Amino acid sequence: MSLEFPRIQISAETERAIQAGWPVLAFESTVITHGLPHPQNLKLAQDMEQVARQHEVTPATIAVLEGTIRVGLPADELDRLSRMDKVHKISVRDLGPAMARGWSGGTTVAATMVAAQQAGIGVFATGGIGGVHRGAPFDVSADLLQLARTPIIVVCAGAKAILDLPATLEYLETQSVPVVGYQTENFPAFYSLSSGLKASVKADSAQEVVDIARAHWSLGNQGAVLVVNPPPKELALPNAAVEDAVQQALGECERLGIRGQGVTPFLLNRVSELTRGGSMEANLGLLVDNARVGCEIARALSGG
Ligand code: PSU
Ligand code: MN
Repeated sequence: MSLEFPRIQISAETERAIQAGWPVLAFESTVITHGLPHPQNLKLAQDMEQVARQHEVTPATIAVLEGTIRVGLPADELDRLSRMDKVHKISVRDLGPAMARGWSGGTTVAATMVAAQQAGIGVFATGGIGGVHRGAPFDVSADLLQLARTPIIVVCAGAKAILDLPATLEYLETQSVPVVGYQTENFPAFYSLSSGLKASVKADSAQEVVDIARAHWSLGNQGAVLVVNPPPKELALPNAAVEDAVQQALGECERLGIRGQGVTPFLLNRVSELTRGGSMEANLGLLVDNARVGCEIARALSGG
């Protein structure tokens, strides 16, 4: 049997908004399937979509269901995805196998960028991007490579403290990805306001972000513009507490021999346990705040 590719289905609501040039904001779904437990994952996904609607922006959560890339999930499908056990974590290398084999799963930042661009969506909000892992002989997230390849604006809270943040920033510099601090000069460390590192440029408004992106792409650059938004102050954790938890989680990860795709979910879950849920609270709060910033940018991109 031969299959028709690509199998991508854009929801009617999302399609209408894209065609009309209304603001649309994409969301990833690995955070739903692998980043958070049920029911926090469902609540978070619903909260992010609600933030979009409050800003009169059409939310488009992206995932793969039974081999079809779905852009914009109806409420019942979002609910179903959030309860799925043993689903795939689908990055770009996994999209082909997922389509050919009929898999279901959450799309990573990298895979979500690919699907969003196929659909014609210009802005995407997430929690934290993948990056260069610490210590490992070679573990670099495909998120970084895709940021170098796909012209879209990605809003995040920096990269998680489980990663080698200086190396992650160096990689982005090498790949010519502008790292735009949203109303900050700092590169946030996801759970913390600052990593001690700097963004490559500061933008004071959504319009400034859009101006930078348009100028960047006007030169034929094919990569993303990465916007970093610090976590809400009241939820941010002290660097030292996070670092202790990260060190312990990294040690356990190595002792257990966890590799590849399993590393990031393992570390996130352990850091959440070790901070007694503090990191999860921060995670939820910053995801919703990134949705807000993503909406402002999506509106500016579509002309207000
Ligand atoms: N950040 C989170 N939760 C997550 C992830 C990042 O707060 O679940 C996911 C994202 O989907 C990201 C992926 O794209 O982890 C990176 O995985 P890896 O390091 O295996 O590339
Ligand atoms: Mn990896």
